[in-house]
Amino acid sequence: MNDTVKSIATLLKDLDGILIFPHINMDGDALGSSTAICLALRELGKKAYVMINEPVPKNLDFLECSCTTDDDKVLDEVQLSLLIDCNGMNRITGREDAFNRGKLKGCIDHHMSKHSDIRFDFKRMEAKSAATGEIIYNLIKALGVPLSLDMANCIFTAITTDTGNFQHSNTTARTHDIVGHLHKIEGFNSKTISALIYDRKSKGAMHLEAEVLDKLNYYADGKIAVGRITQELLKRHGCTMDESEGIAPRIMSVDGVEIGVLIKESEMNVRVSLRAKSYANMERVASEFGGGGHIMAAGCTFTTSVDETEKALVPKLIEAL
Ligand SMILES: [Mn+2]
Repeated sequence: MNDTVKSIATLLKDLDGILIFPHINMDGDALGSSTAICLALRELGKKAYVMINEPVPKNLDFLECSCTTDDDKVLDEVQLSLLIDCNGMNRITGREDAFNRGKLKGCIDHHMSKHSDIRFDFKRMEAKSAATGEIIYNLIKALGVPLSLDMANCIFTAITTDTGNFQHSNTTARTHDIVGHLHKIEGFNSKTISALIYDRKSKGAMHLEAEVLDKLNYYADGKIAVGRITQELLKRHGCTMDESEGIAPRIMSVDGVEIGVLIKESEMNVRVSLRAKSYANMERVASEFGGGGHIMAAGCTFTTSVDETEKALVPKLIEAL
């Protein structure tokens, strides 16, 4: 089942009382897409909110646009719960009850995942969209709502962050077409938004990045580079994990690196992000450890220590070369 943007727009026009759910560890696409569609629905006179239960990352604070709330009683009646940039209950941990209040359930996403533990009344999954923000852009157009400056800023953020600032292989002609349209919105300035997203790092985050890059472990003649972020390191530099956002692309920019790995130790487990520069299949490696993702970018979770995780991963990464 994959509904058309047009049919979803028709359905949305008849609904009121809409809760929108970005995934946990929200990123620019999840929050930007959620806020953009929230603003468009409000423009149509509807009551809509973006439901979150964690702090908005500092560099994304301009995306809130008075849409976010952590009050699951904010609406008396919820006609629709809309999941954005993900498709399973495990991506909205702590907000399950709020989500289940929706009489209808919908999903708009661009991740490759065949199965979901949610029965959606409608769903739009576009694996070829660089960002969920691309789908949301088309949905707002289909709703007939003129794009406001806030909506344009949200969609630009969704797209620039999910494409690695237009450097990832998911970037298409459509991606640039949409951004071209954003530039025509009165007051829109991509430089201003880029500076808000990318140029507000704390000094601690800069020191964290420097130390992770300084201590990269190289394997296979430098084709594999592994970075590690431990709780101790975060504490020492006074950082939170979401401040490590820019480190993975830095690892990939080392000459000769085909596979870049970032091992992140949280309080509960160890999360690994895997990236390939041109040919290695990261989706296959991640799935061997129960994870998933795309060919060029994938992830998996371990319950072992950072050292043990690296030790288990490296042979599989060498095989993938
Ligand atoms: Mn996304």
